[in-house]
Amino acid sequence: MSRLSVRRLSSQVRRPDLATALRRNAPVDVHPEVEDALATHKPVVALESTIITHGMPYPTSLKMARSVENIVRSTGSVPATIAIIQGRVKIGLHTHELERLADQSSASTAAVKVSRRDVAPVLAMKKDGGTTCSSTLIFAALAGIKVFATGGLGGVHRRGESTMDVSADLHELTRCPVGLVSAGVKSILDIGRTLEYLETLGVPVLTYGPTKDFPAFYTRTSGFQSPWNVEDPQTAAQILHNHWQLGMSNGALFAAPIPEKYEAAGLEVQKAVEIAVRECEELGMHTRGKEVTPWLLKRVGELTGTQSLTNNVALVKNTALIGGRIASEYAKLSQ
Ligand code: PSU
Ligand code: MN
Repeated sequence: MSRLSVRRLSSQVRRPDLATALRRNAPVDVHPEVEDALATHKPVVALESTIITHGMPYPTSLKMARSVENIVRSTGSVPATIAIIQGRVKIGLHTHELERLADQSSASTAAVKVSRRDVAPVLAMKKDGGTTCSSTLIFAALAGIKVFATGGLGGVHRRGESTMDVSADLHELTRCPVGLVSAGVKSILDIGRTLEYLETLGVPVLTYGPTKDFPAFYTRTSGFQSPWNVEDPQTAAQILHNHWQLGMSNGALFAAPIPEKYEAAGLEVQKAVEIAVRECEELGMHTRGKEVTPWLLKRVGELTGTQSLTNNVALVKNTALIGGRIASEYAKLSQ
């Protein structure tokens, strides 16, 4: 191949980067610690914020967000919680910003749940936003962050074949070169169809653990299998490295089952999930778009008291630990 065509090829796969966005005066602020880590090629792990604004009640949300950042730090990686504050994208949050997002009673207006389609309106209207997996993937990719840890990825909703409620998270994984670590997808969803959809989109899916069993968020198994499993951060990082060496510019999903000691409680929570899903349909809530996931999460919380929340916090911490380790290994490979 001539040098010219090589150059043309590389310009085709080149992604918009942060420097370009900042040159255009895009409303993006990078926390100094994250900026330093990116500049010196230290490992960084992105964290989402819909889980803080819409996924958990305050003050558990704040406590969870802080401990997840500390867990990432314990692995030698730098946490970058991503959110929108007063119409500015924040890559890494200051303490008061995290508090503002978590404690909605202190903010003048409630934070919006922001997926890709909501980004520009929320910026232009100067609102606060909790970023879902989809918009967190966008900003992680923009900053060159390679690993993202969260609780649950969105997916194909039950009866999605008729409601067409398929989370934008899935398509975003085809656009952003980021390894996403989650506890699978929640059993409020149609897990089988979600895996089929990810296959169609060409997203690598791996269970992070000793078997291929694909986890169901509160529980370790869903009855479905990942095509692959991986047990150590070195191999996980190698997979990402090989994937991107070839210019495949999509992301990958690592599904990390909740630690075993939460399994028994998780089975109880699962019963509440089935009740919540049934109620959702009976009330006609299943056609309410972006409200569906927060409604179901809240209802499961009401039905199970603290148990679903305890499990939710435990599984997020677990993904943060794994994400931190993968990011640290990836940084060694990409030096
Ligand atoms: N699953 C959870 N907690 C959450 C979410 C999912 O257990 O907070 C959030 C994530 O931010 C995810 C989003 O990206 O919900 C998906 O929403 P939707 O189904 O509307 O795309
Ligand atoms: Mn949806």
